Amino acid sequence: MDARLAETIESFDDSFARGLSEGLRRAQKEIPCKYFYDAEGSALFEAICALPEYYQTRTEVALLRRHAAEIAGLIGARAEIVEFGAGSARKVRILLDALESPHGYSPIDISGAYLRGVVQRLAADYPRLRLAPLAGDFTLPLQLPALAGAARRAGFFPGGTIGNFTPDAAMALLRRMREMLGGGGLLVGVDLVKDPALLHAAYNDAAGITAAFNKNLLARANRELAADFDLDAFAHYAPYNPKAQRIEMYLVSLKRQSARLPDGMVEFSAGEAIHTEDSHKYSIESFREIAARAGFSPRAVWTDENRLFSLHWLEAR
Ligand code: AVJ
Repeated sequence: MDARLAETIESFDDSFARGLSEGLRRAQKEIPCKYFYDAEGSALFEAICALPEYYQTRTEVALLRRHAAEIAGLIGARAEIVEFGAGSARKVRILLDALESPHGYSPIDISGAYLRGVVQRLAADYPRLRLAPLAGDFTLPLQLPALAGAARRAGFFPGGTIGNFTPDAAMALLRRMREMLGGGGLLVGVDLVKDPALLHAAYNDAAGITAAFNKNLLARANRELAADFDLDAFAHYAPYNPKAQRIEMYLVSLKRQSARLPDGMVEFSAGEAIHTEDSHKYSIESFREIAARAGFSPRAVWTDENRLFSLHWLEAR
């Protein structure tokens, strides 16, 4: 990996200490869900994706495979793919394999350490692809590294991550992505409303991986910030809220306790919850409306026979 690229990856400070102590000092305690994804959390998320209860990943991967040729035709030749929240970058390989002479790939991910390994493997497998990784928070204004010579830029935002934002914030984020991309299109994966029992199971898996993923926020604070959270004294709680059409994730304190943070103690009463994530679900129509409000023309949409998950191709107006 060249030096400049390594620097882009390493200079990023994700401000976990600040985010954590700010969030835990609010009346409703919270830890922003972007902090799930340190190297450990990214690996736990990969394990979630393979769970029998977590239908999202395998459904989306099947949709990508089934429609890869059509999607590649819509994106066009010599495109630069910009992925928001690249994670393991496994799904983009399906696109890259179907695209005509893909020009470049610009993965953005909040975990620089994780991104580094992912990019090294991609470079080995796609020697002709120009790679421009960026370690950063894609919700903040980012300057995309310039990749000269691409015919067109296409954004890729799979996994249903858009669900982490309220509908208004999702609209604002889509708008910003449209501006970042400077035209072109966006391929986005969106989880759909469905039987709440299926949703509940997907976030409350029998093996307890989602619980470990949730508790990794506290484990990470212990590792990185010398905090002293007692992981056994917090419960993973992830109910579906049908009125807001979202899964809500919490860590609930099982007793009155306190924990040490770099800038002082935090107190928890018995039963007090830390809000750690919302995962909004949409109907195909309600998502297309949000995309239209963000300045996209919603074009093709693909879904599976059980209507579990959807893939949307949006073109910038
Ligand atoms: C990565 C945000 C799509 O909301 O399903 C998985 C994260 N949280 N299990 C989701 C997650 C708990 C995931 N997203």
